[in-house]
Amino acid sequence: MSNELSALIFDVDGTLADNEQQGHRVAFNRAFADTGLDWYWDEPTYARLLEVYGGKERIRHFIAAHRPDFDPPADSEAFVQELHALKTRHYIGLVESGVIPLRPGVGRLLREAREACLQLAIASTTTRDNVAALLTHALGQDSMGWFAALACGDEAPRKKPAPDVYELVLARLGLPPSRCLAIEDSESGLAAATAAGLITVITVNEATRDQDFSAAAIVLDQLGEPGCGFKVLAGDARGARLVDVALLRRLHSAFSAGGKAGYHRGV
Ligand code: XBP
Ligand code: MG
Repeated sequence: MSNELSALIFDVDGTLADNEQQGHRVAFNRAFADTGLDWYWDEPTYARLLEVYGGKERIRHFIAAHRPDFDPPADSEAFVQELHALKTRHYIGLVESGVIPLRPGVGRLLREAREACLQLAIASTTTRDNVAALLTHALGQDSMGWFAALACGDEAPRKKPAPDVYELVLARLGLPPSRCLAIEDSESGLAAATAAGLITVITVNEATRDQDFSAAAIVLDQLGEPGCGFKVLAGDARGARLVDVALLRRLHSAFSAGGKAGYHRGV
């Protein structure tokens, strides 16, 4: 069948791991302190800053909006690049110290998908080294090899909500969007995936729970583990309690055939 599901494309931050507040935010603050800056992003401040996608973009936005008189010690772009590189080192250190686990069901679904011969891919705003650290720490040294294609950070011209990172990963997979399904956690991520033509499953987290997910195939609180299933926040899981390959194939085939209306009619 030409539109058969062939690949799962995963977002990383917020989807594979709930890592923004206790991972990225902490790493930014450590980089600020190391650089002698008196900046500190508390949790509410960081929750607002998350509207800006990308770490370097977030730093540039913070300077423009909150520190307009800041005079960087060198060329301002070099300053942002160096500060962000320091932040990446701190983030990787946090991952390696074990404080950033994968979300429930992520390892299970990745393993099941591999057994079912679905290709795996990553479409993330974050830096590739961060993705490698998260995956290898949680799933083992060989786990980057589980992914047929990755598109990360600055590899795509525009960050989410632009579709670029999804278009890039589709090109690297060599597949049309109709053969793939995206798993995301945020409205911007959903906008990026759907603009690239992908049917998308959402697993929300505390930061994204109230966002608009009306374009998603289904909205869940997590992927779920045996004995601790997901809650359906919008859409129809037809009695399933876990996101597994069977449910993803069913959603993909129904939404390919007739969109939401088709799924609800039982296509
Ligand atoms: C989320 C992001 C990232 C991280 C920080 O990415 O916006 O910018 O907050 O990572 P996604 P960097 O959900 O697409 O994985 O500092 O490496 O940019
Ligand atoms: Mg995300």
